[in-house]
Amino acid sequence: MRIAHISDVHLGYRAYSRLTSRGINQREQDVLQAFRHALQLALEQQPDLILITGDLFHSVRPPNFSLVNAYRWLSKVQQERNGAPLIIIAGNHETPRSTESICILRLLGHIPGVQVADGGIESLRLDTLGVHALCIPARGLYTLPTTRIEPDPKAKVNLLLLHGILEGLTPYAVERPVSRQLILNDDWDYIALGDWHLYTQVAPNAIYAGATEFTSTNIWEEAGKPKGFVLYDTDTRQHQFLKVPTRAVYDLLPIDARELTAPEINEQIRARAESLDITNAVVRQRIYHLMPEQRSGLDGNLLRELRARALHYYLDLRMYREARTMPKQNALSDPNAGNPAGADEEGEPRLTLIEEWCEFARRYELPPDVERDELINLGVQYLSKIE
Ligand SMILES: [Mn+2]
Repeated sequence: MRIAHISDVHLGYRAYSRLTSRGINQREQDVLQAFRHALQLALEQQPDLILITGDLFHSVRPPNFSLVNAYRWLSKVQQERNGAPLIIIAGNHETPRSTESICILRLLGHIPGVQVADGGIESLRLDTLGVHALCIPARGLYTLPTTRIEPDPKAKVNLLLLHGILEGLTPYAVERPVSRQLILNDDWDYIALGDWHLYTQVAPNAIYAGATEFTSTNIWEEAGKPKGFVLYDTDTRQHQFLKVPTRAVYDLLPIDARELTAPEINEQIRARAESLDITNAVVRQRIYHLMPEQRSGLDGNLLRELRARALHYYLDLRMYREARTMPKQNALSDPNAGNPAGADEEGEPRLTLIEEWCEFARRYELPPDVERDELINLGVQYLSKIE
């Protein structure tokens, strides 16, 4: 049996200020376009089954433009497939906090052949294919430790669908890491994983399809990595990763401002931006160890030009830090001892606790109803009390 496995489409994601000629946020349009491409490519492969493993929508209440188009495209695909099975499980982004609220995915459940799992852990049967599909949507993670996660020996094909992060997958803290022991098992014909935005095979029969566009909280770490979906054959246990075209995302080589004059820094900014085609791309340029006088010497015209050329040009300035983190006795006994300006062995400035918190909170995947800026500020308030 052949399966097209799509995940983390994040329809309704918006970023930056660029609008399309029809007044739609450009990134919202991009994300929708990626979904359209993924469906089109999947359709060409004529899979027996399509799986979408969560975060089809970026939010609990997605914008109407994305919602209407998602419905339209899925309906069209299902019409062409004569209503062949398609399973969607809910991810954390589209799952309402309150259990009384209905998940928006239920709307798509009215399209012929589409089945939605948006509550707790649930077994679906696809009689035409002899499939037993055990679905673990975001809400199912709460009861996971007390549920038997087992294939059905009577089913011809056993599938496990999960929206969650397996333990050890990322160095960052995860709200509810999923035990590998519970999930990974060779007896499943396929384990379709969602929530992690990078295409990653974790076992011969278990794969994160990754996202179809750059929509995570730290897109810079994903820059240069392909986006797409997985085509899996349960008979041969072989798979193919099919790429989906996306908006270009570039994380340019950082500039070290130490021992550079402002004109030299400007020259490096220009050279790095010209090292590839940043036209309509999403671009980050980091500059480390910048001094205030260098900062005021940055070429405003050059930066305006780059910002106009790219869809989003983000100049990420990391200022040179004063000696505030240097151990006191060092500073008192010999002003020249130790490291200059609080730099450690590698020359990277040490972060204060507040800076560490901000770095961490900027990347941490938050529940959809938590405002990132508010959370960061609250943490800063608490930490400044201690300091
Ligand atoms: Mn996601």
